[in-house]
Amino acid sequence: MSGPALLASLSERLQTLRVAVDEALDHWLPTDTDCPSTLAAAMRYAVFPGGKRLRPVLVLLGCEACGGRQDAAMPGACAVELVHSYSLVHDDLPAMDDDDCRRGRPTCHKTFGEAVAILAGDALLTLAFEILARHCPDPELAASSCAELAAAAGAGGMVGGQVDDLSLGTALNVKGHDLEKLRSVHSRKTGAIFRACLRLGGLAAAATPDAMAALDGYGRSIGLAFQITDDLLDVFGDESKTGKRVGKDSGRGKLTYPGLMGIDECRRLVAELCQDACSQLESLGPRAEPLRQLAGFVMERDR
Ligand code: GRG
Repeated sequence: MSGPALLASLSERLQTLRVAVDEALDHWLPTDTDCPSTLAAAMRYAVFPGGKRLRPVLVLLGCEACGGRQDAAMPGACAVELVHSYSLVHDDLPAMDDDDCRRGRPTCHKTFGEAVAILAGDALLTLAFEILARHCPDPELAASSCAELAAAAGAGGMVGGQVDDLSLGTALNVKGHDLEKLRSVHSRKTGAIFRACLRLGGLAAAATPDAMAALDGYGRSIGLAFQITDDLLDVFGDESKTGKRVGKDSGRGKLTYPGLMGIDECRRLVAELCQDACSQLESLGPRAEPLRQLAGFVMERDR
């Protein structure tokens, strides 16, 4: 298949997976008969219409790459998207990044007020684990998936990375350690969840330890490539596509990859990481082809 034909078939596939994820999320999110109507509305506002749904797609394709069934991976896919949605709601709050715009419209706290946005985030996080506990096909998978996601989202992962990120400004003074520091912050803040996506997919497929290691290596490289691309989009992105303010991080003097390494080196590193991600999948054979194609999507994304 040629390059454009490959991209067209990948984007069709991604669209089918996104629709399946959205249907499951819609089914599992509360309505106003289950909880206060403002809370249900704020939770749904944070989740729909949604962004790229990259993380749940990684869970589903990770499972497929190891020969697993999509329905076994769907609780993990939805749980990860709910954790991601909560993190965006809380990240946008005045006490954190103080953003007014997300996914092309007012942030959750701008629409529902700060208190409801905080509580909606709390409820999304809690719902993620309820879905894993109730809907994984067996109790062993439920327990291992809960542990995997909690470790990635918690103090040693995303929340810890966010705390480190809040103090990154001062790291500008630590000469010579900036790149190392930045890598360490992002491996927690965004990287841990990317790795967990692949690992949740592997768990749902009862992957062998070797297959799990392959998925983990892919997740590590793709997560970093994603973050560097995010920093590049903060410089060159088109707001009508990214749905958020461009120049936000660089304007605030935040430590970023383009700021530290320059644009060309960032692009070179993203390409190298995506290549590395694909080479990690060799042992998984043709079933991992969609994941290989997705690496190209991460590298060239404009949103
Ligand atoms: C508040 C506990 C807590 C954590 C926040 C992930 C995070 C930590 C903050 C998000 C801020 C941010 C812009 C991070 C950079 C990478 C990232 C997560 C971008 C947003 O993810 P996309 O592009 O979003 O996948 P969509 O909208 O497509 O789902």
